[in-house]
Amino acid sequence: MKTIAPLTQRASWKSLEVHFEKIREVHLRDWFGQDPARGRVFGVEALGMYLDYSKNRIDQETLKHLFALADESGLRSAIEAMFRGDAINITENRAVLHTALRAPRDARVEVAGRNVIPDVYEVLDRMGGFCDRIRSGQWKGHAGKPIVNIINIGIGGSDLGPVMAYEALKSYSDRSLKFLFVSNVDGTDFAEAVEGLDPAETLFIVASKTFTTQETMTNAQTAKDWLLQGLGAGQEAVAKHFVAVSTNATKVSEFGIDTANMFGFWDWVGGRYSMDSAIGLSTMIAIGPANFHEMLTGFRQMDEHFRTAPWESNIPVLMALLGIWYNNFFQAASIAVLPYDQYLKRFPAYLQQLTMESNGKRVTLSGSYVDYDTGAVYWGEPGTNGQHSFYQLIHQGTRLIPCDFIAFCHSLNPVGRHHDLLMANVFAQAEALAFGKTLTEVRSEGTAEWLAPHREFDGNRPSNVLLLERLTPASLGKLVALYEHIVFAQGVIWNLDSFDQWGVELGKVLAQRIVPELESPEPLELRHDSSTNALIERYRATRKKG
Ligand code: G6Q
Repeated sequence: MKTIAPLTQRASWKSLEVHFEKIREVHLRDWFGQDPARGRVFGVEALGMYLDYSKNRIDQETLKHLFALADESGLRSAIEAMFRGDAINITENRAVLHTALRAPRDARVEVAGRNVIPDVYEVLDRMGGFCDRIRSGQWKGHAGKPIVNIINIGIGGSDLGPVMAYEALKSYSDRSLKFLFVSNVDGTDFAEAVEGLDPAETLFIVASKTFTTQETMTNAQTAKDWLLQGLGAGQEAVAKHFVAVSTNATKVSEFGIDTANMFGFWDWVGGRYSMDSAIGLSTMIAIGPANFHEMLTGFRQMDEHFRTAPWESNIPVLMALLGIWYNNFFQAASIAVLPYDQYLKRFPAYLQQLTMESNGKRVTLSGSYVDYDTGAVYWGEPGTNGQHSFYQLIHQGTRLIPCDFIAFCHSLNPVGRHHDLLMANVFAQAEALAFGKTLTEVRSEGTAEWLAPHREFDGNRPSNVLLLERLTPASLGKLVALYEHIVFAQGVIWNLDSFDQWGVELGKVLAQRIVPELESPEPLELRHDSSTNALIERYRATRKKG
């Protein structure tokens, strides 16, 4: 195998450094002035998705160096290794095969010599049958009533995807069913979710890959108590009101769930890459199996595009490289994702986990510390709300924040003029960020001299605009797969294991140690640092007072 030089020693990296010095001050006003066709030249269309990346601080030479970086980093062979099922998650010795979750029924993907595609479809088909029974009212609860409330209990990867997808595809959902999501170990989350619900009509999906996660198991136990108490029934009622999504059959049946109602997935599906596995059971109940399969088709089309398109027309690769350009050369620490669609209100939250848990790392695959920045902070809110809040900083602050605008040509709720107004705002924001408003322009409006600098917009603030036709299950699949592959491509270039998450372990272990210290009725000697000791003592004393 060809060895790849450390990132900052790659020839393409060095070329990028030299090139960056040449163009770092060039203004987008100049780029556009020099090339009247720029707005179309730096645009690419694939799968009904149009990416306008002309408002980025790049020229053709930048792209040439970035593509060379992708080549020199072995991106093409890394993509093949992932799709093939190599154990690329090296710290956990696991294959990374979320792409197998949406492969066609007749595909063949092997893990340890076994074709996993029939397993994927066995689960999808069982999910489909189960969803049909819930949606038709054929499935009855313990008291003989059909299910109308579905509560997904899960956290992290077992929650964020399901919530995001439910919100995104609400317009396709069965409105006679109510969907709720409980994730936080804070009892308020559970209490508020079940407020006013009839246990006899409620189904809990316990979504946990490991079935050992503290938050999820605590919420599941509370849900069981609430259900049995509410129904005045014994353990036998559990099977009618609880199903599980897990890889751990033993724990599932210990909990009292009939393993016939357990929907499995596999250790080659990472939590944050699992919304299209059985973890998406709530999504499938909401939108129905046919729409769920449409979503999988969207994922699959983006997979194929990522795998086969040349870099210059490969949307995930272009966006990944632009992200690296800003992160590592312009030192931009964050990226704002700004969906101009209310249905995508949880998409930024979903992306926070996908991006930051994947690439928030400082050790390379060979175990050395990086000497460059890695994963950017992803954040955002749906437009136009963000405009009346944090956009001030993006327009006039001291930090460079590249933005991804996401918008749809057709609204799912074409009410009056709303959609044109919404879209006018997307186009205007990208325009304002790029071109700004010069001091001369401000002065020419008669603005007082002392006020002029406050009203100047320096511009040259980059953005991508992703324009799709309409928000459908398939377009959601494409969007999610797009960001999955952006994360992957960046992880390859930064030489990280994008599929582990050791950084979440320490806090979990320390919390387990502290729980008995908070609960002990006896006075005890604390052995933490003086700050942690004082906080625990204060908490205990306050609780004692009642
Ligand atoms: C995601 C992480 C993490 C995980 C949760 C829930 O990639 O692994 O967010 O999804 O900790 O884990 P369980 O599904 O095992 O409860």
